[in-house]
Parts: sequence; C-alpha cells; structure tokens
Amino acid sequence: MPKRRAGHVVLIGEPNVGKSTLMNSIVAAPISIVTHKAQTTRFPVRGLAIRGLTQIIFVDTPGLFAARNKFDRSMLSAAWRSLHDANIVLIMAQAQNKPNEALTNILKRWHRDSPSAATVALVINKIDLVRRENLLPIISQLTEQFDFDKVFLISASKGDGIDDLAEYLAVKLPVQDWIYPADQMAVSSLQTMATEITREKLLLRMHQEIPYQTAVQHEAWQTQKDDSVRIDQTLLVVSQSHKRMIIGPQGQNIRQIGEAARKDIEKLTDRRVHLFLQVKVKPKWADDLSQAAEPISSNPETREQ
Ligand SMILES: Nc1nc2c(ncn2[C@@H]2O[C@H](COP(=O)(O)OP(=O)(O)OP(=O)(O)O)[C@@H](O)[C@H]2O)c(=O)[nH]1
Ligand SMILES: [Mg+2]
Repeated sequence: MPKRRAGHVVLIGEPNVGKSTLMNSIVAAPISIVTHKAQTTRFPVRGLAIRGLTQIIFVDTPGLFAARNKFDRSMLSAAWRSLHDANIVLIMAQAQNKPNEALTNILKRWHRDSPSAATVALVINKIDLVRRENLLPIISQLTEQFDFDKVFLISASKGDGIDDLAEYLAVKLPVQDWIYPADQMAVSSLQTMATEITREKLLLRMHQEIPYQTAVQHEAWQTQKDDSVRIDQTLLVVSQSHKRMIIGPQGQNIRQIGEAARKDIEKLTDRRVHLFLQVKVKPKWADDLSQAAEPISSNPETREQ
C-alpha cells in the first residue's frame, strides 16, 4: 500500500528571485508576502501543501545579500540556519541573459560551508522574461559548478513548470507521517500574518529606506460582540521624520496603508476587521528585535489612527 510522505523543502537564493511567489503558488494561498522590492521576506515563513500522499512543508527564507547591520545579520543567519531542517533544498535564481554571478557566489559559499546534507535542486524562475535558448549555456555553466539533483525552469507567477516541481518534491520527500493537520496551510499565527500584511502595504506605499527601517508589531486582537475583530498594531520607526512621512499629509499615507491592509486581513480571517495602526519612534528597534526571541512588548505613546 502506498505510504504517506512528509518533509521540509527550504527555498534559498538572492532577494527578489521569487521564492515567496513560488511557495504561495504551490500552497495556493498568500502565506508569505510578495512585493516587487528586494528583501521583502524578513524571517523564515512556513507554508504547507498536500500533493497526493505527501505533505510538503515549504520554508521560505529571506533573500541572501550582503548584511549591513545586526538586524540584517540575524535575518541572514536565520535563512542559513533553516537549511538544517531541510530534506530538500531548492536553490533559486532568476533567469537572466548573462552568467549568474550572484548564484555563483552562493554556490561558492555552499562548497565552503556545506550547510546541508539534503538533496539540492536548482530552480531558475521568471523564464517568462528571457528566451530559453539564452538560458541553456548559463545553466550548463552552473551545473558544472555544482552537482544538482535536478534543474527546473519555471515561472512562479505564471504557473509554468510548477506542477513538475511539486511532483518531484512529492516523490522525493521521505516516507513518514504528516507533521501538521491535513487542512493546515500556514504555521505562522494569524497575528503574525496580519502584521506581515501591513508590512507588505508599507513596502508598496513608502519608498527608499523607510519601509526597511520600519517594523510592524502586533499589539492586540479582540473579538467584538458583532463577531468582527479589532486589531491593534504598532509601526516602529527610527526617527520623527520617518514617522511624519509614514503618516503623510493629513494622515493620508497611514490611512491608505491601513485600508489596504484591513482588506487583506479581512480575507485572511474571513471576518470584518477594524485595524488600528499607531506609529512610534524607537530608534533601536532593530537591535531589540534581533536579540528578542519573542516580539518585544511596547507601551503606546501616541495613536495616529
Ligand atoms: N516576471 C515574473 N515575475 C515574477 C515571477 N515570480 C515572481 N515574480 C515577481 O518578482 C518579485 C519578487 O518576488 P518575491 O516572491 O517577493 O521574491 P523573493 O525571492 O521572495 O524576494 P525576497 O523576499 O526579497 O528575498 C515580485 O514582483 C513578483 O511578482 C515570475 O515567474 N515571472
Ligand atoms: Mg520573499
């Protein structure tokens, strides 16, 4: 009789190559936030998919980049540490017309540190953006540098090649019982997913360094008598000027961020949501967050919306 399988598939690669998009596409739910900007994902995010008799536990990680501060370093070491759990590692890159230097650097580091004994496959994403014949010499160059178990050419946003990849994962993962209940799709709490949605809207609305220097912290979640939910979140910023810009003229920016986030949180929770955002200056939030195992608590000073 066929047996159940389960295991961890860790997605790793440069920022912005489409790791979160791929996970969401196979899980068929927006588990990890996606934007057009690099360094969207800040901590490993798990998404669960069932394929036949296999439970695939995806671990989406922050993109690998040159760290500039302690918070970056804690993000990167979390990405690299996720590899310890891996049964399969998908090294992901995006299709490009020239040799992929960033990927070569990741492979060099891999040879030096051997971070995982898991099966490693190469996934080249965004093939919708280049001509396939331009890709083939680059792929043969990469396969000379590393002994990948398999190479996949996909378009995560268009769905091309996703089925083959999911099938490969389903038959490769080890025979064992499922680790999570069959109907579970995410491992993060609703609270964390809701703060991530707000951070996504912040990344989309605010430019340059501001969204990168802002954290969204969960404060409270209260079910109301009419079954709607009141959610309070704090945006931690590093300066008064960031606070002013996030709030915007007559509160316009924060209102739009809040509106857009509320709509997505309503879809996530399938309830009416009242979202209250406040902005608080906390210049060293990154130091606190990179040390804290649990989200830090806060003492709200001002309420902006
Ligand atoms: N054209 C095209 N764009 C894609 C594809 N997959 C993802 N994208 C886009 O690429 C951008 C980055 O996608 P993400 O999934 O956030 O990338 P990521 O690797 O998770 O990025 P980080 O979290 O910053 O490491 C988004 O604008 C996606 O819509 C694809 O197959 N084709
Ligand atoms: Mg991501």
